[in-house]
Amino acid sequence: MPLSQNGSPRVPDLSPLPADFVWGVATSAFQIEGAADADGRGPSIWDDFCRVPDAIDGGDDGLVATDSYHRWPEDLELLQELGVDSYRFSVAWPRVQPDGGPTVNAAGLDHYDRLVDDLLAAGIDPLVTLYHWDLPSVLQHRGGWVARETALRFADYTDVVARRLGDRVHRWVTLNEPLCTAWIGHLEGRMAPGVRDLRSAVHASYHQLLGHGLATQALRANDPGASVGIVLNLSPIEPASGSEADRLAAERADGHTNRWWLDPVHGRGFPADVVEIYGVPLPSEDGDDAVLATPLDFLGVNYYFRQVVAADDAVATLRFRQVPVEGAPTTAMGWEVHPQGLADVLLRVTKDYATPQLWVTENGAAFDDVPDAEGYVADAERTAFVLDHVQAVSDAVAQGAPVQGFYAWSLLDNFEWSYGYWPRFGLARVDYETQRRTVKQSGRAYADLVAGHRANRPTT
Ligand code: IFM
Repeated sequence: MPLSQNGSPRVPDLSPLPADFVWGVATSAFQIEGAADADGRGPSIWDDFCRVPDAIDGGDDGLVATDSYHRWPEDLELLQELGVDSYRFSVAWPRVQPDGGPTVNAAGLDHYDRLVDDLLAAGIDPLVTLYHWDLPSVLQHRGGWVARETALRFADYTDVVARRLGDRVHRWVTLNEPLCTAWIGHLEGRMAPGVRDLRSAVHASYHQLLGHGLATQALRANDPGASVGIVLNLSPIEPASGSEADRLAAERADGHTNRWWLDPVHGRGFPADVVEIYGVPLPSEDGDDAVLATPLDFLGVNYYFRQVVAADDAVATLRFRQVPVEGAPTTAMGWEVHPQGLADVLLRVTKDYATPQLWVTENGAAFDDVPDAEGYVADAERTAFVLDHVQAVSDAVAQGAPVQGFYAWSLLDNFEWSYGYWPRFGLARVDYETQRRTVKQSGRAYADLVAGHRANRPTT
């Protein structure tokens, strides 16, 4: 862990950041809400996936999670304790449209209406994600993201939410990390819906981005001043050696992980070299290109680790594999800790895509927390992780990246998808027996950082 000379984690130099830089924390509905049957919520593909034997570590599920649907007032207190400017949360589609549409469940929408009102009353700006992986099961039964219909239903659902919240919410994320839905959910089968098929994965990526374009148009039709973006999880890719084979492998990995998503949402269409690698015809229809090219107001960047890759002809289609970096620090999930990668990714997007605004919409780490008798966690590793990544953002801004804000993942420990509850990403600990929340050392350090930056804001 990088330490200053007095043994405390290095304090980032925030001077390059603009005075109105936004500090936030992020969560998603399925990971925190629980209340699986409350107020007319319908089942989602993640409820179904949790029932697949061995799909989730420890047989965990999202039925209760951190019970945030009921404990929202406690979560709001946490947000206030951290002193953040903004809260990124997601709306659960199966609460709003349990049947996938067109029926609207008023009670489901009411929940988010209250949440937005409470946030604004507390001076916290909402950043609302419309889709963070909890597709209504009924839509999966009709083909899910592999079917074009889901893109159309997503736009309808977006319109419903925008009509209800759009008078108060002005910043929206359409999709969170479509890569995970496509590649992990439809190619590797390690996430819902648990499919392992390249054609399905390519079609799921196409229809997600089509849905993103249609949803963006629906949001702007409701509020021409709305700021709309998509969140991509990006990684800088480096070849494992100086060999030509590894260099080409890194290019393929960059195509698969980064360009496949970045190119279309910046109006360039799907990259031809990557389409050729997959060998799957895209399910395009007339008029789609214009929808896919709907301009972004901002790009949300989620960053967790870089990828170092080597050529490997034994790996079907992509012919590369990720290799561990010897001696590099890792999180409890084995992800390399590499703050410089965040600066690299932000600068690369700035240089290659000239996106008008960038937001770091997630960044965080799971470490093996040890609480004291009071539930407090002195999480020095996570504290250093957060501070070092904020420093990387500040460095990128100093070099010209138009980053407007940073959201730590996550407000509190929560359900980490197929890993269940063992990885803990929170700035606040959750005791899952009692649901008691306790801000960790990292949360205190983040609160200090936010307060320090705010103290230096010029008063207007
Ligand atoms: O928990 C997830 C989140 O849902 C999406 N981005 C990555 C996080 C950590 O894996």
